[in-house]
Amino acid sequence: WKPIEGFNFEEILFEEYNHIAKVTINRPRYRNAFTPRTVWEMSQAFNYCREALDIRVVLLTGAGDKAFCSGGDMHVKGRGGYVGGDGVPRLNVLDLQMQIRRLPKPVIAMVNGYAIGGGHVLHVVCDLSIASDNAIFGQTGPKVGSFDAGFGASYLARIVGQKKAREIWYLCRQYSAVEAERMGLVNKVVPFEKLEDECIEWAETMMERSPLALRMMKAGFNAELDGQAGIQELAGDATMLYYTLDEAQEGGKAFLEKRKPDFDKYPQFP
Ligand code: 2NE
Repeated sequence: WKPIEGFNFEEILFEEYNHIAKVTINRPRYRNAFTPRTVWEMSQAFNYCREALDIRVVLLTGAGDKAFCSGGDMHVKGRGGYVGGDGVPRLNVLDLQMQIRRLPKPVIAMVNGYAIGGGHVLHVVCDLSIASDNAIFGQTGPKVGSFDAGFGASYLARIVGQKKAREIWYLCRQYSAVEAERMGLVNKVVPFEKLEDECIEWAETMMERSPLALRMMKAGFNAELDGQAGIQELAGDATMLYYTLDEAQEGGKAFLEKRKPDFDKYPQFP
């Protein structure tokens, strides 16, 4: 892995290998709990991944062998959100969830230990989750004075079903990697030492597929669940494709040349 230069990150690592970006929450002392700064840094990294044409797949993980992410840092939880260096309470992880969901490239959660609370929701919003055999999954909100009734509820329920999702949130139990796999909450469980290799193999397989086809599939999966916002994403991709056609170019050219556009010469499909 080679560090991606140009950032002054303190709470994450940001690296690249063979067109795969790896975002690592780097607060192992706190089981990789996130602060507003951690989330802000992750957001910068995901924004880079969106813009960088050479990045094809993103891995999200946590440093060390204990935790993927244990959610919001309880030391800085204030009234109204998690409080950063500027003294302002924020729930900026909710924006990060949207960003991961809207990134037109696959994101793999490489779950290397505890995925708890807001950290659990982060793996839920990734396209795929691959877990090591020591991974443990669960929500804690109703036990610690919090909840995520957004993707943390509705998308989780789409994955594991309504009954199981309600169990996860109402009881706040912890589930093993094997149980998570049985629920369809993770795609695969592997020994800890093999986790990164497995994720790279999945990423490299996806990189052999058509990037545009994967982008459209992600938008399609999202559209079914995200209502107007999901349709907007899929529609935006359709517009992008339309702009690559001569038919769309003709409209713009005709306007600039102050003539009537001639759309009849372009092929129509039944
Ligand atoms: C993650 C878990 C289950 C790990 O347990 P264990 O026994 O392996 O470790 P331990 O001893 O609990 O934790 C090690 C150190 O990490 C800190 C602990 O306080 C401890 O520090 P020291 O006692 O050594 O000083 N640590 C762990 N998680 C932390 C956290 N989230 N914030 C700050 N420090 C943390 C166990 O540690 C655990 O249950 N952690 C709490 C999980 C949790 O409740 N997270 C918040 C959920 S709410 C949320 O994330 C959220 C939301 O619901 C809605 C929107 C946005 C966020």
